Amino acid sequence: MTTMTRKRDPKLLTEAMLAGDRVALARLITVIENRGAGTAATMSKIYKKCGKAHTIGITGPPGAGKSTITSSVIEHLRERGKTVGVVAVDPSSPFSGGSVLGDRIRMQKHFLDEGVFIRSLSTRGSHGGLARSGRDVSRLFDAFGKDYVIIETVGVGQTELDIMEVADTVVVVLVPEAGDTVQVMKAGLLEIADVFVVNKADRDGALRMKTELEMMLHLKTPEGDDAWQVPVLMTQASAGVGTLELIDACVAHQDNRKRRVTPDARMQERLKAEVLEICEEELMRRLRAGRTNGEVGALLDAVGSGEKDPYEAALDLLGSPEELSKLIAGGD
Ligand SMILES: Nc1nc2c(ncn2[C@@H]2O[C@H](COP(=O)(O)OP(=O)(O)OP(=O)(O)O)[C@@H](O)[C@H]2O)c(=O)[nH]1
Ligand SMILES: [Mg+2]
Repeated sequence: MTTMTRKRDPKLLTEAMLAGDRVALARLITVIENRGAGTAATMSKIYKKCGKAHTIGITGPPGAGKSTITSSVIEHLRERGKTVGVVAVDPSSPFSGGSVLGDRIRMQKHFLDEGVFIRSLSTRGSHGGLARSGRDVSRLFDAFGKDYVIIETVGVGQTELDIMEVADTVVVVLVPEAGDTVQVMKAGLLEIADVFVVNKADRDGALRMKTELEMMLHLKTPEGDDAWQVPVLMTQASAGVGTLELIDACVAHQDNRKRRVTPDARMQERLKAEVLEICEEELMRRLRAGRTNGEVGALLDAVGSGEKDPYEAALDLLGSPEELSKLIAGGD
């Protein structure tokens, strides 16, 4: 094995990373982002070491102050001696092309801190699996031993909601000028929020927005004694105001989650759905990898030359279990 391949070998990287090697962690994140052969096998090893970190998802409209809040939260957590991993997901570069750069500047002061690891993921680097990459990277941080993992996403679409499924606590950040709370409901944010934050409390309308949100939340009556009542907090993140209370609310939510005697049905369903998702990704990767050889290659060629139509070829492929199982077994 050459030095170069050793540097990229997921097995060696995983061992080194689990032993506390930051460089190995950084390389492994890249491997996971590329979603090549060995991704699922690597994540399976990582998953066994997960479950200690408190994963907090921070989402909300562009420019709401998510990164500013994250930066302030990191500061407070570091004061408490906690270590932090941050995954900043930038799903749609055309809309928020500058945010990764902005985040870098905003979080610069944390880059030299050994107790903090910040990584940005973008659509460009993740080969279409942004939601999967985001979740997997947050698990890498957990396995690495970070006390807290923060996932920042712009809450504009399904990808972001998907990433949030891995979070223990979901914080939805809004700003007074977002105005219409109906937007919150439309974007599905009311359903996923464990904690609401009205940031930019120094601006007009913050208190009104808080009251509106509280009224909306009262319509959702919690079921049972130990049910979690979603709080609405106000912050002025740029001045570091209210972020300590935000951490306390997240910790209270996590305690509440852990106290509940009944197993979390929603989490069970998510895990089951995740199995199918992983299969889907692995199957497609293996099929694509096998497109140049054997029966798959011949079938694709037959479509190319007009001998078969695409439907017929797909049905032929799925209808020949032996070839198919040979093909997908040779994935790693
Ligand atoms: N007035 C005011 N401005 C704030 C506050 N918090 C953040 N900002 C400013 O709002 C702007 C956007 O903040 P970011 O933290 O980059 O927001 P973001 O939600 O991470 O933005 P994207 O990642 O691009 O979606 C910055 O110029 C911040 O300085 C606040 O409490 N009050
Ligand atoms: Mg940001």
